[in-house]
Amino acid sequence: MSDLTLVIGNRNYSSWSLRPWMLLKHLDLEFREVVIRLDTPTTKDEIEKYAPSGRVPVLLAGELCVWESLAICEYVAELSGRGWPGDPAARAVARSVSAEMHSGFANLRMEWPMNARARNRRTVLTPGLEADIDRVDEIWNDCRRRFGAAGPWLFGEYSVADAMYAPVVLRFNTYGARVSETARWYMAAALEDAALQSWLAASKAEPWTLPRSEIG
Ligand SMILES: N[C@@H](CCC(=O)N[C@@H](CS)C(=O)NCC(=O)O)C(=O)O
Repeated sequence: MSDLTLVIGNRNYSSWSLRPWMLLKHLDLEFREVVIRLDTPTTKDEIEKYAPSGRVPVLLAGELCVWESLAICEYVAELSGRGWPGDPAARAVARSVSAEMHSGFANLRMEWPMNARARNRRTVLTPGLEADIDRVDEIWNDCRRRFGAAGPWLFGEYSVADAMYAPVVLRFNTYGARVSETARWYMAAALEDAALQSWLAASKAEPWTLPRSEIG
């Protein structure tokens, strides 16, 4: 297996970094981490030492450089032979909800930025934000009901879909989203997860604050 290095941003704020990090942990793949502090005058130059996109996360696998969180998750799933549901229908839905997360939910991302260590933040609920929260709730309910029987995750076993929604669980926890009982159970399982707990502990230890993500 290739030598893997994951380049990430501040753990407290970098929601895109959390996604492949969670997947690598759940698939038990060993990797090194490089943390680049976001929102400094040198951030872009630092990231461009690793990837042309100028954004994190970036996965280095020997000579290969992979960027974009979902592409990294795909690559890691291929490396390990795990990470997507085995059943083709479940796998297609897992890919759909993962792509939907990667490309959408602009209001949720903008109005409730990830701030992993923050609690009891409250903001005005705009119609766009409410619509995003409702859609996430609907996705979690649908996946749990149709595919979740074998375990606590969206498709039973841990998959790329859970990694893609991990920052959403943290956001809902920080800002107190009102969600269905199924969604609350899913969040409880995700928040107890050992990998997420270790990310949270590292977030709390970071000395940096990003004012633009300190909301509510
Ligand atoms: N679509 C990209 C988004 C990556 C992204 O926006 N990363 C942010 C941090 S969470 C970043 O690198 N920001 C650096 C900057 O804005 O200078 C992905 O899925 O990986």
